[in-house]
Amino acid sequence: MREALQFEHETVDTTIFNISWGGESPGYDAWGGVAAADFDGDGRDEFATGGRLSPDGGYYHLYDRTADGWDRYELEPDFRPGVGATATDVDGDGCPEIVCGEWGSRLFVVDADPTAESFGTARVVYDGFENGPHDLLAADVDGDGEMEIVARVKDHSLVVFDDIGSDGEWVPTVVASGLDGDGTAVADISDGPGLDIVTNQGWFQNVDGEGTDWQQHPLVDPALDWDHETRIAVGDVDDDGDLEVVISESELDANARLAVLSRTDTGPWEHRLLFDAEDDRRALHTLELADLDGDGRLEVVTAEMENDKTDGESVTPRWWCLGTDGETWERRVLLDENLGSHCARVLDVDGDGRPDIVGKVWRANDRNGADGLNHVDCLRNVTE
Ligand SMILES: [Ca+2]
Ligand SMILES: [Ca+2]
Ligand SMILES: [Ca+2]
Ligand SMILES: [Ca+2]
Repeated sequence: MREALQFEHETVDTTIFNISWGGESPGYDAWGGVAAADFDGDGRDEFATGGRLSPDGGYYHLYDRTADGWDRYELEPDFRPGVGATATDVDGDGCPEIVCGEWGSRLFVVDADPTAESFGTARVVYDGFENGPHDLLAADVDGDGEMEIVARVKDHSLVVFDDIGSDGEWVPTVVASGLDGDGTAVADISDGPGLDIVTNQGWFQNVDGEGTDWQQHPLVDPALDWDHETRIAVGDVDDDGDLEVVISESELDANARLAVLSRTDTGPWEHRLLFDAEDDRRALHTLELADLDGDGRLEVVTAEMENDKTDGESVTPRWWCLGTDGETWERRVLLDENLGSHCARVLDVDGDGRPDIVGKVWRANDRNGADGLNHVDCLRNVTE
């Protein structure tokens, strides 16, 4: 990791956000629905997040950084966005839409281009989840040039939706059911055609490449007793030419770990703990891989939550960057201002080619670096 790596913290939004803890008091609660993409096609990425508006209704905000600062666009959905969301061009108009679930059974496609008349309109594409999907990813799983949507409901099913460009209701192919916890990524792990799916309960090989036949393989060593709620990312983080799986414990109130898993010939993958239990990290619900410093090697981005996982007094949340020279791993604190994050994403908010990071709270601590308010934050990459 280069010494020159440098970020500037920008407060994206705190203005209207009173706290609502668990929906008992009015306000913006349970921020989820994160999707990042260049929704309006101007060369800069926007950041979308939404959740429950307590006591009733939902909200969705789209944040766009301009030369004058941050603009907030408010969509007014008639549903309550849940945790899972992703961005992809569903209708083939050249602009990405948001695909997101709700606190309930349905999946939506939301038009998210703020310059379009259809901005904010949403249609139901599926109605059959046990509960809102926690993980949603867009990827060309079968290699036919069209995107599929991978959806996972916490403690329940993992499914793939094909033919998402069709007008009718989407039809799921079940990859696995009764899968404990969460944490899902898509990557080419096997040597065959198509993409595979990586979860905390093993990786699923896309056997025929068509996304119809899935074989589960071991991943996390059972001896680690890894918590079932995780974040997962896949990339060649040590630059050895092979993909590694990076996994964090995303909901633990204390002693959350983060590990790099390297493939073995058989059985669970080898692990290297970058945060062990003694490090006492809290709820690492952000996990992204990106070359932040421009040296051609991926770094690991993670962050701790508020949500009483930290209390903002004896333990304050921090954002972290982890990088290696191929042998030793270095940790760097990116933000230490008592501002936690949940599902922060790497994106390019200013279009300068340097990856930036935007995140928001799930629920705010009573004591935080924003006077106890909810907050959305950007770390803008100013590395020379
Ligand atoms: Ca844009
Ligand atoms: Ca496809
Ligand atoms: Ca790098
Ligand atoms: Ca940038």
